[in-house]
Amino acid sequence: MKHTTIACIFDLDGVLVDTAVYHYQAWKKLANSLGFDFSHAQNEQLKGVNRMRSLDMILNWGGIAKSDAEKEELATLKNTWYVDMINKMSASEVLPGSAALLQQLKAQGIKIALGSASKNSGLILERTNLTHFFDAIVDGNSVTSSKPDPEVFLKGAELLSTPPENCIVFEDASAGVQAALAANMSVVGVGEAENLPGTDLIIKDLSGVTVEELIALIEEK
Ligand code: B16
Ligand code: MG
Repeated sequence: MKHTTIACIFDLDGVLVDTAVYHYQAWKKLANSLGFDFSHAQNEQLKGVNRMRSLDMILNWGGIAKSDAEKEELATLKNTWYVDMINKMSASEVLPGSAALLQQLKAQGIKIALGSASKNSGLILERTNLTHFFDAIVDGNSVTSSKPDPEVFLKGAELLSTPPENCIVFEDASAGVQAALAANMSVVGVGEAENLPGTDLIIKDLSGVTVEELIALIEEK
């Protein structure tokens, strides 16, 4: 069978590492300092959503209006608390199967990119010892439109010199799945099927898929 060149693009938070718990703690501290709280279910809606949009949603839940300058201050304050927490991360916080899959992809010469909304991806990858796996990094510092816009993944494909239809995106957030579909890429959903409609495959974590299954996803399209 003719071998197709494929590339893999990974979301960070919720796919490779579980930084969602730190985002939640920092946002909760901010909301509490403003005199309100929000639920775990509301927190789910923040997954994959960029920092300023997350702040807008949280202020809306608290029924609080702030100027743009105040919002910048609040987002910076939350990020200071969040960075304090991720600075203490280690390789033990990499989600099950992630490092092994990255290793196997690399061994087979399959190109790997990061496609994350986070502006802190460099620090997280460094702290968890994952940086060396990536041929390209696209994150919140290098895109102008956030997920569900496909920009983050299309940039990744371009940097890996791979056509979008040969790329597989790994995502835990609905906004990210929509972005990957809009980019005409195959999508592996990490999490629960009911939260991630439109995916080609659903797994609990990255130990749930082999490189052969990923190649078949593209070759059998
Ligand atoms: P930061 P991902 C996203 O990462 C998170 O899921 C989301 O909760 C967060 O608000 C966003 O990054 C921005 O993060 O404040 O560090 O720039 O899932 O796209 O890897
Ligand atoms: Mg995510």
